[in-house]
Amino acid sequence: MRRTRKQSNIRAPQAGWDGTDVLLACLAEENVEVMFGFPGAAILPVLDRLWFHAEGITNQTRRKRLAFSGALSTCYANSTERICGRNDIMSKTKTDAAASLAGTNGAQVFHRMLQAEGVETMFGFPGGAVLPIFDELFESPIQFVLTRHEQGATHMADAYARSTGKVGVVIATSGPGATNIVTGLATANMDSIPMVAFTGQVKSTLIGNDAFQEADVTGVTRPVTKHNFLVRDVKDLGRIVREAFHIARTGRPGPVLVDIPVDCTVAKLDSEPDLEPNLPGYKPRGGIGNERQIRIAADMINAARRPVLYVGGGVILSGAAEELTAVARKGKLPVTTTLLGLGAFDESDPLSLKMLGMHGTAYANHAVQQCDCLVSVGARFDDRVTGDLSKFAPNAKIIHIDIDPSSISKNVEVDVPVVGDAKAILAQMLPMIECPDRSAWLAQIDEWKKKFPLTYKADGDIRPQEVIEKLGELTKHDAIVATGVGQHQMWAAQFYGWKKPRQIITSGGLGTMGFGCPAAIGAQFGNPGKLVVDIDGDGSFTMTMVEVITAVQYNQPAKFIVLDNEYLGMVRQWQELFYGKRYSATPHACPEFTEIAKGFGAGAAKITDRRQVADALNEMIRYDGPFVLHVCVAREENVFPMVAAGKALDDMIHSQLI
Ligand SMILES: Cc1cc2nc3c(=O)[nH]c(=O)nc-3n(C[C@H](O)[C@H](O)[C@H](O)COP(=O)(O)OP(=O)(O)OC[C@H]3O[C@@H](n4cnc5c(N)ncnc54)[C@H](O)[C@@H]3O)c2cc1C
Ligand SMILES: Cc1ncc(C[n+]2csc(CCOP(=O)(O)OP(=O)(O)O)c2C)c(N)n1
Ligand SMILES: [Mg+2]
Repeated sequence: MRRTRKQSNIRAPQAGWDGTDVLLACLAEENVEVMFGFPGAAILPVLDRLWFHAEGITNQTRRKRLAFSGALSTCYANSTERICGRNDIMSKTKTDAAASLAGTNGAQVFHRMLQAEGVETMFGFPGGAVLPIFDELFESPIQFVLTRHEQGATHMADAYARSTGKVGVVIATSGPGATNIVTGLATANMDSIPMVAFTGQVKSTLIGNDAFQEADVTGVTRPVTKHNFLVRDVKDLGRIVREAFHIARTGRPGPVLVDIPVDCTVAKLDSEPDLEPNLPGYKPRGGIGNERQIRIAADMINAARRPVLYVGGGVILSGAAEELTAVARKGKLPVTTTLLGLGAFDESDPLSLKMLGMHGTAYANHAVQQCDCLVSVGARFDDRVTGDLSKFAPNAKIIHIDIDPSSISKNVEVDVPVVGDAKAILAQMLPMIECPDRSAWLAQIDEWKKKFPLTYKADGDIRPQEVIEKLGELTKHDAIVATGVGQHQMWAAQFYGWKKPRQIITSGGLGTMGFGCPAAIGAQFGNPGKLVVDIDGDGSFTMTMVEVITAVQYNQPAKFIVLDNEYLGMVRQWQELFYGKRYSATPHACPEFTEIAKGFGAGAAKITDRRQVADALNEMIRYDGPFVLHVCVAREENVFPMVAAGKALDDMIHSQLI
């Protein structure tokens, strides 16, 4: 029987309580004894109160704390049985995508259309509702990659797209298969990554009946896709596939989902279908920008004494790095990039300010705050970049070049909008750019660079920054690097030394832990022969490390560096700085990653001493196959500089070494 408030001794919510008090009191009133979960910035106040809460679910909280911090005494797997590295890409016979479709069934139409779209690789996981499509795979030249979880498939498809510029393709079955791809779709959506996801659906006649493995997939995925479709008739399938690819890759790219009831893949076409895209409401902006706006923008840049180019993921998506570099060098314009814009401008160029924002360089943040003209190219004024919006770039005229008009003046009011493709617009602008004397501004920037270098303490325990810096050096800053989410991600951004576009593969907008491992594998599929390294955290890697088996099965030699601080470090850092060091739910017991990796069939090594770093990295790089390098790093290292949430961009917490 439910206890009443009186019986439970729980106080009713009272004036003066905050939301966390109310929530915990309500949970106690509901007799909640155990709660399962995972931390993150958005629930930090709740975690913090769980540490101290003195009433209500206090006893359970204590128990939970023990559960969270208890060490795992055994490793998850010590099986030495190797999974043989089968490269079981099925034998394919090339089919003619342009041949007649009359008489073919939906599954055949599906494969024919994918080939016509130039799809070479597809990631996914089978199930009943997509069986006809998988059956046809035997006849298809498209390489299918069987992942170990549908989330892994979406991150692989996403990273394949980020690293190649092609559209990533993923397929999953109905119900749980489809719901498992939601995080991957949201990740791609936040970072504007072109992807097409196919899901099987129950028979059309059963939709809405709570049929076996039915989920309202278009309903669930609408907020996390650029667009989605439910196919209702095999006659529409071919056209919808074309529309999906068109929407995914044009304008501001993004993921598109196509939900296909199983009967549509079995049904045969009795006549030639109409394949002409029919998207009257979809008019993506692209191509050149308005000449007059570009002239105004160029004049503003030429007149500026303290300009800064603020460059984002749109420059990478647009393939505009060359044009950007030409504009920057011609006008001697200092360049700072967002996390997603890293590689758009060579960081070894003296004009580079590296990354700006919450964990950007102090010199980039000071330059933005003091510039008189900020030129945003393919960047969306994310809150991790701007800090307190009311204090952002207070003295600057702002020019914003973006393909998506809805991105302009969304967060920051801009003075000169230029809508269109970054590559085309920068090429139009280049001849208009002049180079007035800006020596005082460049000298000021040099002074900030000297005063506030990115730094860390290189002694004692292995420092994660040192591992990343060394990796940059040994790989000549030329590897493709995927990351998880957390401190290691920020150190990768700060210390690798980015030179080229499509080099960093990281989840920026959604910040999806677990992205790194499958992302490295997806990028490896898209870039055979290239060195691909995942710089991961122990927490992030644990979430999806099962995909190392996929790398082994398909002989993909991606490397995985696990920077193990035995903490969910980024959240711990916030708890250290803003919650009085109450490490609620952030100590993170780890397994023997090397044993697991070997059990999966990959190479592996573990290091605990600074002197082992270079040799271990070399061993990893040289290893012929996937390799997990477990690096035990300093446990309570912090990422600096840091702009605390809600502070102005130049109000930074610095490393004590500065
Ligand atoms: C733990 C953590 C910490 C972070 N800290 C930082 C930080 O310190 N600094 C930082 O920068 N980020 C940080 N991020 C990432 C941040 O959350 C955002 O993802 C990132 O800043 C957004 O980058 P962007 O503005 O380049 O936008 P994107 O999401 O890459 O948006 C691209 C923009 O370009 C436009 N575009 C697309 N195609 C074209 C084209 N062809 N031509 C022109 N425009 C185009 C789009 O419309 C969009 O407006 C952090 C993330 C995490 C998880
Ligand atoms: C799926 C998911 N859950 C929770 C979070 C919140 N979060 C951001 S960083 C972080 C800690 C990451 O730990 P780890 O992977 O070990 O990296 P570290 O910060 O220690 O380098 C957490 C929990 C997230 N970003 N993604
Ligand atoms: Mg960690």
